[in-house]
Amino acid sequence: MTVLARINSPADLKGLSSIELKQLADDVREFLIESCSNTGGHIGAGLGVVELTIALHYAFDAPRDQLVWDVGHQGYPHKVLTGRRDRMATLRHEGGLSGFLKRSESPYDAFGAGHAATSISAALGIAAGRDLNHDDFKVVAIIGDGSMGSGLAYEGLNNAGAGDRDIIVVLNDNEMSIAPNVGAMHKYLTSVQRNPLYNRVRSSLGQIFEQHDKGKGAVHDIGALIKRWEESVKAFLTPGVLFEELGFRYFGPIDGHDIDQMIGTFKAVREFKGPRLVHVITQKGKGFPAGEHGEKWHALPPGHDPATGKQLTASRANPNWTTVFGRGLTELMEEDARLVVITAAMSSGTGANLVQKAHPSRFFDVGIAEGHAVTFAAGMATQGLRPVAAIYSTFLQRGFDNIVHDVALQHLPVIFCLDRAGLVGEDGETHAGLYDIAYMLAVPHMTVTAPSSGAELVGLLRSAMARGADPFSIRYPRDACPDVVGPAREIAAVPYGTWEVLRRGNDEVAILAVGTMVAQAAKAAETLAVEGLDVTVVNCRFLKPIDQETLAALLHDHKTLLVVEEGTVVNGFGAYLASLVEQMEPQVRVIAHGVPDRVVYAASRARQLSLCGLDAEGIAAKVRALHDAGALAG
Ligand SMILES: Cc1ncc(C[n+]2csc(CCOP(=O)(O)OP(=O)(O)O)c2C)c(N)n1
Repeated sequence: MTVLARINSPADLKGLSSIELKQLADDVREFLIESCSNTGGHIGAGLGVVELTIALHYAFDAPRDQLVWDVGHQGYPHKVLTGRRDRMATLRHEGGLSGFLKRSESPYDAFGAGHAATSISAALGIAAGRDLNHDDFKVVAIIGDGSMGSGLAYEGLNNAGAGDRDIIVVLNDNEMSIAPNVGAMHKYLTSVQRNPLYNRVRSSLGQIFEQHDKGKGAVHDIGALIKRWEESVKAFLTPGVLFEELGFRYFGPIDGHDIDQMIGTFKAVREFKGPRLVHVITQKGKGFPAGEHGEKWHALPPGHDPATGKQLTASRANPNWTTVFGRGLTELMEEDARLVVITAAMSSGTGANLVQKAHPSRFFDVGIAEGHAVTFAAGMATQGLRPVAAIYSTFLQRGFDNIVHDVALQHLPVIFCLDRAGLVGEDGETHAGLYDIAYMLAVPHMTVTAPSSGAELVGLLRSAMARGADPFSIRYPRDACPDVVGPAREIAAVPYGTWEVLRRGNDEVAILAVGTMVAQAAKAAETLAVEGLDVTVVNCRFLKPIDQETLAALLHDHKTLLVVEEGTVVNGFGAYLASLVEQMEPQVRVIAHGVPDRVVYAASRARQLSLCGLDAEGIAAKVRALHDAGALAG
């Protein structure tokens, strides 16, 4: 029987010996590697924090003590140790465990996550609530070095360090974001790690805890232990001077794979008061059989071979939108020297890594800092450059004020390329790109577009390049492209502000489809034609400005416009068009058909689309329902 098999909650850890704890770490790793090879998921980050998670659960008393994990993608060992081992086979599946942490999933998940750098702020808020409630549990934020480069993390540190509230931050430093980490903070942390004092601190601390563990582990020894710890740390204080200056007591750096050392440290740190930070050094992807490569194993697909990390069944799908974007932009950058690309720590996720290879001096990774990325792009645009900000729809939510204040109000020609726009399948609700149509339409001077094919994506990039001023946004999904895209030099710009009528029918309904919905609407129209309903289908690739001429013709020939979009139905393109049509032709009804105003949880993308009625069948059903209910305008 493995040690892991005996662990059903953190309480079961407390009686384990040092040797058993090490065995447990091996068991957890083995279990996760096997389990994730079936489910897929963020294996790299979890493997790096196995010992850290065990030590935290040993030294603290969750769920009374609250552990706030940043991002949550490293939470798999935490799930395994907090009673969810048996459900790990359902990870990222419909109705199964989330790939991140979630309050509704477990009392051990103190705060939900998915986006980076929220942990310090949330932990400080929890601590403030605790103090007002006269409670006395401990709050621990666990944040990675990549997320520590985010502005939000500094806001939290700045706020916490100014007071004396009891809060612990554990900085999990593996020198990796998804890609190797970037930025001055990263350089600073690396210099701390490489500091020759590091090893001396380690061995000195090791001795203290060894002595403590030799029979004198009772609570009354803790005071003496802390005193010796303080003396020792003071002697070598220089490493964490930055955090000390920000008002945190700094401890470390310590080896994040040495369970005994971490337990000793956490137990001692627990007894202090005020803001303190423990700097832990770990190896991302540790123990992965195919090698400890941090970036490659950040996340893996379901059905991969743990020995190689490769997917067992090769996909026969077309290249995905991300690749088409990366390749297309790389080629266009050869034509136009003004183009530059900016990513916020998502170079491979957005395809910007392809640009990095071909045009390294025109590639900028600013770290997990979406707001900064947008304003940085705006600054570049003032110098005559044509910045392309390649950011996931969900993460660009962080940059909304920057889009309005720094880009749009100054008429700057920043091109926003929003990957993962729409439903994102197994990544779940925290990563859903459902709001960008609504937020981009609201921005003055913003051109809002959505291509229906890879070739149209490249064509829209050309349209964006051709525009001299004002921002331009292009959204595309987490999916394979419907087409195989040729070289960019063979693809023309999409004429500005135009739609494309794909099918002209004699039914009173016209389907106005956006982006991914164009192919689904065309398919629905074929089904409906067999049933005798001959609907018009329009590719509305420009959401703003709209194609006035085509719209006027549609209003003349149709009584109902069914607007289909893969985004929230609230204030989306349907709502926008309805407000315009009301002014132009009030007898024509505009029906918005998008993602309902509710949270869409993890499932396959196809399943999510079907649940929202946004596949061909759902769209056909909607048209039939409009006819059946006599809802059509008379
Ligand atoms: C706001 C935001 N931007 C981007 C991401 C995508 N993302 C997920 S994990 C990650 C890297 C995090 O690095 P770090 O905090 O060091 O944690 P590690 O993966 O190394 O454990 C990034 C960029 C995100 N989750 N949230």
